[in-house]
Amino acid sequence: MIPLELIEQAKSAQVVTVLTGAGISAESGVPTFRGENGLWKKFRPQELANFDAFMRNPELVWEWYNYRRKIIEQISPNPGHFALVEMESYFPQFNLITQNVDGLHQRAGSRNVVELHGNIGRNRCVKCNRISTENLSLNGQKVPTCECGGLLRPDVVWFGELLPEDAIQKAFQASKSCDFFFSIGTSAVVYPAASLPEIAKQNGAFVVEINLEPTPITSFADISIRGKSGIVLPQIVKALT
Ligand code: BV8
Ligand code: ZN
Repeated sequence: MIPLELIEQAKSAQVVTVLTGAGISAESGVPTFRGENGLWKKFRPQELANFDAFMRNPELVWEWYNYRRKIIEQISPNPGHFALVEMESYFPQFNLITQNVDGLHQRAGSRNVVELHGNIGRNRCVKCNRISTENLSLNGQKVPTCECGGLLRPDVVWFGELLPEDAIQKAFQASKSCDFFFSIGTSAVVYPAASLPEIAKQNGAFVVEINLEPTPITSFADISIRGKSGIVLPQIVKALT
């Protein structure tokens, strides 16, 4: 059941900002990072999602990303993604910020998606920085290389790496200026993304969390709903329209 206060606040909201994490893609079949069958369980983050680990063992990192690419190729957006597409046209101003690299928001039809941590559907050359989207599957090669001879890496942000400047600036601005903030399916432990709900709250936004478990946001959220985003979000859209 969606709390009446959430609907009333949303109905008068002018600027809505949404932060999503791996939880919103879980019902599509994309493993989360820190859940029981999470991606990090099989491998440890420090072995995979950082540049030194990649240069030390590019094969292992490519094995992990290709495993994830294969999953993403076979799945589709879920009702949670589609509900956010509907919200985009419902609110006067709607900002969607994601930590996810799976591209599912765009595939669901969301238009201006801010990708804080890049996108697994692109490769980037470690030498000349050229972005490519072809030869994503290794077809036998161990590690893809660029025409310039440099190693190709997934175009995602690893630990210790700066987020894309325009993405993080847009995200800070959208969190500062909104009057309603949704945090959906994120454990809120990875910074600077995890600071966005705090910024929204400090700037007077009504903060709503939708997550299966409590997180550091739960303590200051105005409303925290324990539930699956693929079920809760369509209920919110239904109550609004
Ligand atoms: C940076 C790669 C500047 C892409 C990822 C000490 C203190 C504070 C910060 C730091 C520190 N030491 C270092 C840092 C900075 C570090 C950081 O925050 N570390 C943390 C872990 C302590 N951050 C960085 O390094 C960032 N860069 O700060 O640059 C800098 C430079 C140099 C030195 C210092 C700083 C870069 C961060 C990006 C890292 N890249 N991944 C990829 O391969 O995907 S992180 C990884 O975690 C993903 O990107 C993911 O997006 C992110 C967050 O995870 P979540 O999305 O929240 O997923 P998770 O599984 O954790 O949670 C899912 C939630 O959903 C759960 O709560 C679950 O209950 C819920 N759920 C599940 N199913 C559902 C659901 N909810 C609703 N419905 C469902 N159906
Ligand atoms: Zn190159």
